[in-house]
Amino acid sequence: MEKIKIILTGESGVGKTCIINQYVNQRFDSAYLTTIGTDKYLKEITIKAKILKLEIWDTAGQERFRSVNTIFMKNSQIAILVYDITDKDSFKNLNYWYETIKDNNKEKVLYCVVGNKNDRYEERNVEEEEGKKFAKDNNMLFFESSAMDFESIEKIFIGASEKYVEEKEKEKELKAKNEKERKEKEKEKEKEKEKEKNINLNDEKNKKNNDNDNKKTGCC
Ligand SMILES: Nc1nc2c(ncn2[C@@H]2O[C@H](COP(=O)(O)OP(=O)(O)O)[C@@H](O)[C@H]2O)c(=O)[nH]1
Ligand SMILES: [Mg+2]
Repeated sequence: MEKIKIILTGESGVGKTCIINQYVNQRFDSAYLTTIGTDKYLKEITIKAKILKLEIWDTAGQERFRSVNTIFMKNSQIAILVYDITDKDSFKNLNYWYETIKDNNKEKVLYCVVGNKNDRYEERNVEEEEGKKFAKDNNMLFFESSAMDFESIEKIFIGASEKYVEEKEKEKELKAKNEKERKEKEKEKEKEKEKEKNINLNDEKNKKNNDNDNKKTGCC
């Protein structure tokens, strides 16, 4: 079973913990969460007939002081950058979180931007188009959600996992194609070498025959 590490980052209060709680426990209750006191959650899903084990990491509140232990970000396959659609600053600060994740991951990471709390659309301060543009400019997926609405949250995790599997399959196909081409080229080279060898051998033979002929004519 393949394990996928997913991290949620973004400013304090944007709803990261509630998003995870809704996805894993199907409930919206931030008070209940503080009693859990853990920051790694597990959930299994099936994508394209493949069972994936999602390991979802939360920042457990340190983000308030910009003192997040960056070790928790390492070796992530998917990063979810969350902002609150009623809080412009939380959107502006996405770049900070993006850079921090980039700095802590050597391998490629799949990024998702999530504008959360869209049930509070009357207090909206970030237009959906702005979020979409940020995501597009940085080659990221985009979602709007409400941690109160399971469906909108499930879409994020399924959408991100599907994209991850798709990209991995593409990478595999490309690798296989490159390997095939490399082998074919090698074979071609081998053939060329063989041909050259045969030509040289024939040259050598012809030369010997000529020498013999010359000797013969010389002696008689
Ligand atoms: N209306 C609304 N409130 C939310 C939503 N998500 C989180 N909250 C509230 O926002 C506050 C911060 O949520 P929390 O998950 O602790 O944010 P975190 O600091 O990013 O983990 C809590 O009071 C939540 O009840 C949402 O989608 N809609
Ligand atoms: Mg939290």
